Amino acid sequence: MANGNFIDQVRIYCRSGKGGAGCMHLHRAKYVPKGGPDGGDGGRGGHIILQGNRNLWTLLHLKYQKHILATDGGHGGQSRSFGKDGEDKIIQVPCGTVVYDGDTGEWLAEIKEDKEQLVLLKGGRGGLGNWHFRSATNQTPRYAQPGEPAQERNIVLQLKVLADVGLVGFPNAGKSTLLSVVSAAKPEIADYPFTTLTPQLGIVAVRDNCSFCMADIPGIIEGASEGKGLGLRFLRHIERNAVLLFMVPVAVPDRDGDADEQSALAHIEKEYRILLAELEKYNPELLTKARLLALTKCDIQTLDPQPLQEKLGIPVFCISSVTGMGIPELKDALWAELQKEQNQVIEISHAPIAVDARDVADDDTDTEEDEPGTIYLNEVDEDWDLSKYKGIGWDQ
Ligand SMILES: Nc1nc2c(ncn2[C@@H]2O[C@H](COP(=O)(O)OP(=O)(O)OP(=O)(O)O)[C@@H](O)[C@H]2O)c(=O)[nH]1
Ligand SMILES: [Mg+2]
Repeated sequence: MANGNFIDQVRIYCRSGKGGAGCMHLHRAKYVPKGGPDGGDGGRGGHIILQGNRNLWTLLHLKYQKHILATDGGHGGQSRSFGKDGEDKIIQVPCGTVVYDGDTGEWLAEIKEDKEQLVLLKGGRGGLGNWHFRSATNQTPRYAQPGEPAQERNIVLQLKVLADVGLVGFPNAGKSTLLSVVSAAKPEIADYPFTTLTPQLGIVAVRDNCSFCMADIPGIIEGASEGKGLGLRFLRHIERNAVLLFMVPVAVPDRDGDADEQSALAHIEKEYRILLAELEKYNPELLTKARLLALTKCDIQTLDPQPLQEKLGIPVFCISSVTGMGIPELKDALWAELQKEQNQVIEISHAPIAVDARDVADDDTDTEEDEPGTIYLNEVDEDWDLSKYKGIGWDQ
């Protein structure tokens, strides 16, 4: 997928539909001079609903959709006719989409499953027609209930891809090469830093018809938490991965070829600790995930992983994506790690996001006028007084 097509954050103004007003009508017909109240109820306004869709991988389809408005409920009519319900607006989003309030940055909800639905904004309920207000002491109620107002909100949708294993490493560590070897994904590979600019996913087949999803994210460098390189914004795509695979090249290009093993080990450990520190600055909860370390490019230089394994306390593998060395063992180890019960739960708390003040300013939230009608009590705003309808209908 071209880089420009990977959209993982959009901002949208949403408004549900307002409820239709109840109708105030008194029945009149030939030879029925005082037919009594027969005003019908207003219809419900449309909801704004988010729905998970496993066929979507990005928020690209919402990039140019700045406003999503559900339609209003129809007004009630005479002869106790109901108003039509407003049409719901269903926003399809990829699984793993998190919803934040667009003005405060507060976390609201998240969609994880295919077809999972979330009513983001409820449509207003329709008002009751005057037929409901008839009583022995008030046989001609000359009022009806207004419809409930619409709800509106700016939202930010953020995609946090749902993968099982996330690859973490400096640029040029060989992350994309590994993904291209173990899955059918075709990420861009080159010997310059920051080849990968957007997250890439691949499905890795393991023995016995099993598979897991692997996410390759752009490289991280020291100081990424202060915005260096591509920053840490892509780390949200590994927030929900069950296992993190750290990747550090065993052969460092600018080091002498015959450097002793001790300095190589020290260098690998240093790189690993820098990556760990950057992850911690982004979200300390990332460090609670299971970690494995892969020493890449072992076709150039070999190393005994045992001392490193003891020192770091995590499994270490020597691999080469070029010769295929160590790859089956790595896949098996990742699979075994994914099967562990403590790694099945990938819940993580979502910190509020920072909201750009410029985005907040340019939203035009115009509200359209209702059809002027004599028998509707529909325009109700701040001075919306429900006290006279107490005990009847939806104000209870
Ligand atoms: N010899 C050797 N070279 C490798 C191996 N894996 C990757 N490379 C080379 O290392 C360079 C960088 O590989 P990439 O897979 O693009 O690295 P990356 O980690 O995805 O880099 P960014 O996308 O920039 O973060 C490429 O020139 C690869 O050919 C390996 O196992 N052995
Ligand atoms: Mg890459």
